[in-house]
Amino acid sequence: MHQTFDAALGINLLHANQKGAEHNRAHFDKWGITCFNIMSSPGAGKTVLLEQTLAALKDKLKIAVIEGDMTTELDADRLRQYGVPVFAINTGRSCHLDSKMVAGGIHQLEHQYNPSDFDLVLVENVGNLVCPAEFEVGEHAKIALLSITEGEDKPLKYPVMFQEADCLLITKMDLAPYLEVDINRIAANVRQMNPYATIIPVSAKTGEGLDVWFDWVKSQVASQNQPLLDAAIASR
Ligand SMILES: Nc1nc2c(ncn2[C@@H]2O[C@H](COP(=O)(O)OP(=O)(O)OP(=O)(O)O)[C@@H](O)[C@H]2O)c(=O)[nH]1
Ligand SMILES: [Zn+2]
Ligand SMILES: [Zn+2]
Repeated sequence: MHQTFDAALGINLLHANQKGAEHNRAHFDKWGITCFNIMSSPGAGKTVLLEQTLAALKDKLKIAVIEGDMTTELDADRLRQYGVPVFAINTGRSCHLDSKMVAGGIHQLEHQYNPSDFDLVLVENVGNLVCPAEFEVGEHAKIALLSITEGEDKPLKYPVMFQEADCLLITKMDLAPYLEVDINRIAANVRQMNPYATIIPVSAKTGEGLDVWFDWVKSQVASQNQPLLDAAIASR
């Protein structure tokens, strides 16, 4: 159930959320932090991907996680084992994170750490293929996951998430031999919605594609920090 259903109320709600997202992004930009909003339907593999990403990159980049879940801290506890700050946000009855909730995580980061030390904030959104895509949280890139068990038609049936994504991970590739699923069809359906997104097939189980994902993450962080580097060089 959703408040955005009422058109007038919905416009106000999205407008207020947008302002909050810009505020959050201004914080991230000031601190030189890149922020990703990671979205998918429930169980597509967001937390496993975050576990692998933390394992591979936590010594190269300083990373914090903002973990959205409706009621539990199960995912947050899994990620805390990697020794990075994890700020758990319970959304209660809401099926997505909004910019105000993420601001709560940002303020914890600000009060407990020196935020300028951080390079990357990973936001795991609530598992839902529809609503998270409507609510910006102040991210620099939207990452969508689609597992191959969900069906080739999902980009066509739930277009907004796929239109908005900067990077689309097709997950659980290790299961392809057991399913009657055409990976090329999935990719073509994504392309129909979004000609520009980077598409990376991955398997957290076999490791397929993960290096391509890690390289993409590192390149995003590097390009986000380019203006700061340029300013530092120019001021010398
Ligand atoms: N075979 C296979 N299973 C996977 C892969 N990635 C994740 N899984 C399994 O899929 C299930 C859900 O993974 P999670 O990472 O918890 O999914 P999630 O998107 O974080 O789920 P929610 O937070 O509940 O939305 C778990 O049982 C994982 O082990 C993969 O690449 N291959
Ligand atoms: Zn999760
Ligand atoms: Zn909803």
